[in-house]
Amino acid sequence: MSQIIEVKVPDIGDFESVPVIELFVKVGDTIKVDDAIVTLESDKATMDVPSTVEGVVKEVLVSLGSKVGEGALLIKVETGGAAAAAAAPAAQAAAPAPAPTAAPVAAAPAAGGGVVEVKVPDIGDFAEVPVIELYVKVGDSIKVDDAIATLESDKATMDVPSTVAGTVKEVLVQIGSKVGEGTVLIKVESGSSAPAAAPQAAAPAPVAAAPAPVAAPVATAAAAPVALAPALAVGSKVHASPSVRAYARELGVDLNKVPATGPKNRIVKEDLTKYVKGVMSGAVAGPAAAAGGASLGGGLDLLPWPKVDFAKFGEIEVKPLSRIKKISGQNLSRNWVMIPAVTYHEDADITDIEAFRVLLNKENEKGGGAKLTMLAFLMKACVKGLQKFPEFNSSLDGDNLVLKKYFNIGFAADTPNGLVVPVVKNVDKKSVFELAQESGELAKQARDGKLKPADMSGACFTISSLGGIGGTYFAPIVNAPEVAILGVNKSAMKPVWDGKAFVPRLVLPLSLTADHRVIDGALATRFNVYIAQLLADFRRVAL
Ligand code: CAO
Repeated sequence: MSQIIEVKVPDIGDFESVPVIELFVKVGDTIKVDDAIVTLESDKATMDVPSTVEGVVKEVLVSLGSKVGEGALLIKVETGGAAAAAAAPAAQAAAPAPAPTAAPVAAAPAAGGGVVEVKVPDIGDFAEVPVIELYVKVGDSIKVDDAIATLESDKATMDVPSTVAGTVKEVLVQIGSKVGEGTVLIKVESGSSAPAAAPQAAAPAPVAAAPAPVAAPVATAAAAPVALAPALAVGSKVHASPSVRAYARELGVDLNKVPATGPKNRIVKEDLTKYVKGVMSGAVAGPAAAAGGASLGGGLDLLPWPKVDFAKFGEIEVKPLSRIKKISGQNLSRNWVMIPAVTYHEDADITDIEAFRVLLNKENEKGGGAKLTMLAFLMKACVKGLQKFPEFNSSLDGDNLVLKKYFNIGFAADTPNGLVVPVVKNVDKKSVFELAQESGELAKQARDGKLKPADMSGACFTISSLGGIGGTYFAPIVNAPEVAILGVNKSAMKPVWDGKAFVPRLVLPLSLTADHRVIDGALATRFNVYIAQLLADFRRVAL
C-alpha cells in the first residue's frame, strides 16, 4: 500500500531563513534514502538535505532561492508498500526536533582575561571531520566571529567562528586534522575579562542525516592527476565548499561545467583555477564556444599559451610564484579581460599642498605624531570626489548599479611577496593625520605579511601610488568589483604658464582608470579635473 510522506528540513542549528541554492529533484523522480534533495547555504555553512525516504517525488514545495528553516516542507514522496515501512521511522527522524544548543565553545577565562580554549561546537553526529581550511596562526589577533577553520564532512561544510577576541597563542590543529565536538582548535589570550561567548554564532549543526565515512581532506586533491576528469553532467549534483562556491560566483563560473578531482567528486579550488585557465588559454571551451560559438566572437577564441623549452636557449631557473602573486594574478587577469576600461590622465598642481604638508610635518616632528603623507591627502580628495560623483562609489551587479553610502579606500601596497590592497575604512570620518597613521600601519602590516582578510575587504575605490618610486603616468587595472582606480606617479617641478609667464610649479601626474560600462569619458574627466582642483587648493575639501 502506497503512502505519501513529507520530507522536511531537519534541525540545522540556529538558522531560520536559509536559502536553497541547489535543487536536485523534480516531480516524477525516483529517489532513495540519503539522495540529496536540496543544498542550503548560510553565511557559515553549506548543507545538503538528504531524503529520509525512498519513493517517487509527487510534489516539490520549494524552488531555488526559497528561504527555509527547520521543519520547512521540501517534497512529498509516494512510497511503495515495503519502502513505506522502511521509510517511516527515518521520516520521523527528520521531523523537527528541538534545536540543540550549539555548545558555547569558549571555556570561561579567568577574571581579568587569560588563555581561553576555542573548541569545535556541536556539529551534530559527526565525530571525525577534517579541517579543510585554517585561517589563523600564532600571533594573529582575532575578533569574536572571525572564522578559525572550515570543516567539511560529506554532508556539510561549516566555518567554526571564534567565540573570543584576543591573540592566538597556540594552534592545535592543521589542515587535514580530524576533529569532533569539543576538540580544542586554538588557545587565545583574551585581552579583557569578557569571554564574549556567543552561542548563537557557533557553527550550525549539519543536517541530521546518517553520518557516512568522512571524506579525505581536500588538501590531498593537490596530488590529483593532471588530466581533466570528466565534468559532471549539467543538472547533476555539484559538491563544493562555500569558499569554492563563492569564488565561482565571483568569477561567474558555472560549477556544473567544472571537472571535479576532489574526494567524492568534490570541486576543489584547484579545479576551478584549472578550468578558468583552460578557458582563458583556449584549451577548454568557454561557455560561448561550448554553445557552438567558437569562431563567432562570443568566446575569447585565444590561442593556447605558448609552451617553450627555454632551457634549449640557455641557463634558466624556475621559481614558483608566491601565493599573493598567484591570487592577484587571477584577479588582475579577470579584471583586465572583463572590464572595458579606459585610462584618463590629468596633472594636479600640488605646490601649495606639498608646502602645507612639509610645514605640518615640521610642526608635528616636535609632538612626535604620525608623518603626513601625500597618500592621506589623496584619500581625502578622492572621498570628496566619490561624494560629488556617486557613480565612482558603485559596483555593477548584473543590470543594477549598487551605490555605496560608505567611503572605504583601498591602496596598493608593494610587499616582498607581491601586491596587496589594504583598505582604510570610513575615510570620510577621519582626519588627514588619522589617515596617514592608519595607512602607514596597514602598509607595515602588509609588508610583514600580517594583513587579515578583513583588512583587505570592503573597498569602494583604490589608489595606486607609485609616487615614492617615480614614473610619469601609467594605466592601473580596476580592482573589481570597484569601478575606478586612481594611479599616481612622482610629482615634479614643471614650468606652468600662468597667463603671463612660465612659473615653476610642483605637478602631480594622475592616471584614472574607469569601467566604461559605468563611467564614460566625460564623467571620468570631470572627476579627474575635480580631484586636481581639490589638490591645487585643499581648502575646497572643507566646502
Ligand atoms: N611624488 C613625489 N614624492 C612622493 C610621492 C609623490 N607622488 N609620494 C610619495 N613620495 C615620497 C614621500 O614623501 C617619501 O619621501 P620622504 O621619505 O622624503 O618623506 C617617499 O616618496 C617614499 O614614500 P612612500 O611611497 O614609501 O610612502 P607613501 O605613504 O607615499 O606610500 C605606499 C605608501 C604603501 C602606497 C607605498 O609604500 C607603496 O607601496 N607604493 C607602491 C604601490 C604600487 O606598487 N602600486 C602599483 C600597483 S599596480 O602594479
